[in-house]
Amino acid sequence: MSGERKAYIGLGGNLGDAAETVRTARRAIGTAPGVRELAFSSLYRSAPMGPSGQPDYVNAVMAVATTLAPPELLQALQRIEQTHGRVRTGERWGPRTLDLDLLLYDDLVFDTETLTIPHPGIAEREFVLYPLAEIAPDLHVPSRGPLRELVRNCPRRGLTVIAHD
Ligand code: PH2
Ligand code: MG
Ligand code: MG
Repeated sequence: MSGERKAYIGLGGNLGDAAETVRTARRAIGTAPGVRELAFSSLYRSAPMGPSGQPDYVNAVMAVATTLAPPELLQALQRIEQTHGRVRTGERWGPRTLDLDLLLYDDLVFDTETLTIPHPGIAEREFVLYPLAEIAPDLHVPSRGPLRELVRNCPRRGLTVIAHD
């Protein structure tokens, strides 16, 4: 299809069967209108960033080709979060069944009230950088630099692969 752009999506969750939730979210994203899967990382277990006393997270990163504009893609992701029981409590970095973050959209740098691309935390989060490097090792992250360097400067903090899907 013409007019396709490449985007990267971060998947995460730490309530219920998070690995299963991430897997069903993968299918929902890959079958959403105007979106198709290009690559999917391993599933990772990661220590919670933010409030302690919450369960470990399961994280993964997915590459997609899409005809949707960034706000439309974000909306599609938010709908999928909702159908997977996501309740927004307002607690920053609190536990969640499913979190879908639009990490990158081509080489776009974009900043509005509701959407910032690249995702603001991308360069500091091991649970984003390592899975991303698995599926896109040569990536250049707009306004941040080569992914390889970002990974080199980011401790793993106990991040482990739990499944090769
Ligand atoms: N997401 C958060 C807050 N903390 N910690 C880990 N390990 N993985 C996440 O995906 C995560 C988090 C907010 O989105
Ligand atoms: Mg997030
Ligand atoms: Mg989010």
